[in-house]
Amino acid sequence: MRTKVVIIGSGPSGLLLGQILTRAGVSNVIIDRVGKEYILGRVRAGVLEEGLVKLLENAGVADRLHKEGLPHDGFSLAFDGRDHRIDLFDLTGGQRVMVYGQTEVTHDLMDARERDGSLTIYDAENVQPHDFSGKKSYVTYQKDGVTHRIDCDFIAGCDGFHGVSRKAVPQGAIREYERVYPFGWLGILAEVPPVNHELIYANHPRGFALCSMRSNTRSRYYVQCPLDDKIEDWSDDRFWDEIRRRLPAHHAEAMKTAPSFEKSIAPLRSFVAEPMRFGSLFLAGDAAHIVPPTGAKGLNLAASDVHYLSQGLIEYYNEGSQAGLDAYSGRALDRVWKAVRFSWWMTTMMHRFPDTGDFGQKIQEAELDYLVHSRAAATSLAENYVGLPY
Ligand code: FAS
Ligand code: PHB
Repeated sequence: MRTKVVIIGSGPSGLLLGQILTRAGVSNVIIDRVGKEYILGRVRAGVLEEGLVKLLENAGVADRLHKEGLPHDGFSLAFDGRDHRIDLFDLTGGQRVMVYGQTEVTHDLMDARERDGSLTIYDAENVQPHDFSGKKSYVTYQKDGVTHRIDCDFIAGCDGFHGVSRKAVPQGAIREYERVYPFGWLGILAEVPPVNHELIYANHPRGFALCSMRSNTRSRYYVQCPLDDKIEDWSDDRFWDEIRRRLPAHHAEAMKTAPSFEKSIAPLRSFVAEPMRFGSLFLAGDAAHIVPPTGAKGLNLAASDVHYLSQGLIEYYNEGSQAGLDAYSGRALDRVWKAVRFSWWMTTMMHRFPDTGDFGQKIQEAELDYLVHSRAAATSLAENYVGLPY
């Protein structure tokens, strides 16, 4: 088989890239090592920047998003028993975020791809990119015991942090930067109305908590937990008690509880691989970078990577120019590092570290107090949260 672009990974990066390329007439095949249901079963991001919304609109995949998504003009910071609203819309001159689950974005992109008839190969084993430093790149995989080969011009490594693409790059050609955080996030989904109409990020001496949502009837809640905690350590009752202890009293009293129907623990890390291009292999999304979810940037960085990469590929096929492809890594990394900084800063300010102590807690509360009383400080937070320009 031959195609112009092989995309490894059918998560939001791969699917969005495939959708944009298909609509531009650039043939592509997506390969994933798992099946659709498994991918849709993963609960991840919940906040979309306007840049991602626009990409989905231009790709013809935003109808349900606009019907079911929740536009949010602000969020609250809770600390020292009080909460304070950050008015994103006012501080950024009219920008907002959209609350709409990554699972739904993935579903919408999968449905669009099926409608367009573009090929996705699921449950592919031993996917491997080849000869991407030469002129004849190709990808092999096994399925039902048969080894297949797809010849292509370019390979997009959209296969996430644990994928094969970044690992296929010769060690000397790639530089990695990493910070692993000494805690995780325990997240639950429950069919209860959210405790607040907007998100609440809470700093508490017992640890961080986040009140988010998927709709007006479905809540998504998180508490910071020790890295070595297991799901079985956290009954629903323990979770509900703990998150209410970390919120201001009026929210704790108002919080509706119900049995969780999803519960998972995610480790937190900051990670960047440089560069993001190796010959005809391009890394995008989590394959190239990871951020702690505190700043709601993971999915949104995947979107800006895909924007730059798809522009470069379309320019190559339409105008024969390599300029966009040559500029991809630098353009993407400029935006990646600013989001990595913001996510690190939010995480450092909101979480209890082993060495935070009483002095550190007071410093965090002073930084938060400055944030909620200084328009300049709040504007900086707001413009990063809604997403810096592409
Ligand atoms: P993904 O990891 O989503 O997709 C990669 C795809 O590649 C997968 O389908 C995988 O099966 C496939 N793949 C992997 N190896 C392969 C191989 N060898 N061969 C073929 N296919 C292969 N971001 C937020 O903004 N907010 C959050 O709250 C949030 N929570 C998260 C929780 C968890 C547990 C994780 C892991 C991430 C979270 N993120 C969050 C970040 C997340 O949303 C990512 O940014 C987003 O999934 C990135 O999408 P992709 O780059 O497509 O990678
Ligand atoms: C979520 O709804 O899953 C979510 C929202 C905001 C974040 C992280 C996760 O910063």
